[in-house]
Amino acid sequence: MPMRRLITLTLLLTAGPALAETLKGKIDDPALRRKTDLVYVEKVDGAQTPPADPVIVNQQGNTYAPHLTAIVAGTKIVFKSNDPELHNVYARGEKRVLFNDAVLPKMQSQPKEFKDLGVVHLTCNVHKEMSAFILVLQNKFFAKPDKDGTFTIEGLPHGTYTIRVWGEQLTDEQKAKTFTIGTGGAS
Ligand SMILES: [Cu+2]
Repeated sequence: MPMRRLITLTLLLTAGPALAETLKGKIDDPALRRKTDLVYVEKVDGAQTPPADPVIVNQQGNTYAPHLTAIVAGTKIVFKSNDPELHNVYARGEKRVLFNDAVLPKMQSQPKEFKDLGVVHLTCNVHKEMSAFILVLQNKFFAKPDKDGTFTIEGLPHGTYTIRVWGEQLTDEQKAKTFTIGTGGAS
């Protein structure tokens, strides 16, 4: 009997000025689907350029918005606040504290650059309930799956890729799982 698949992956050639492929996928496993917040390509060849403009993470009603922000390494983030109270953005990487900065009411932080790959957990020293995540990735080929577990990643150069999933509630074992897709199909 074939092993039950966790994820189905399909690579489709895209017509266009540059030769690129579209990755379509579906998380088949219900437990994995429920807890996966992001699907991403682990690595693509060549230098990856972060966007010129900073990405905004807002604080509104004592909540970070969005709750999860995925970025390419080297991207800058500006932390804004729409709230009348002081917030204190406490950013902890996997190995060290990155910064711990107050954001005054209705103000915004200086742009913060995120260079190291990995997960950054955001909390606030003033409001213990505040929690959010930044996922610093090697490339821009990531997607948030729909409720039914489907996702699309467009514009991939030709190649063979390792796909991974991330979710706040996934176990370390689930986050370490890799799925391969290439011209030969999924494995
Ligand atoms: Cu706060």
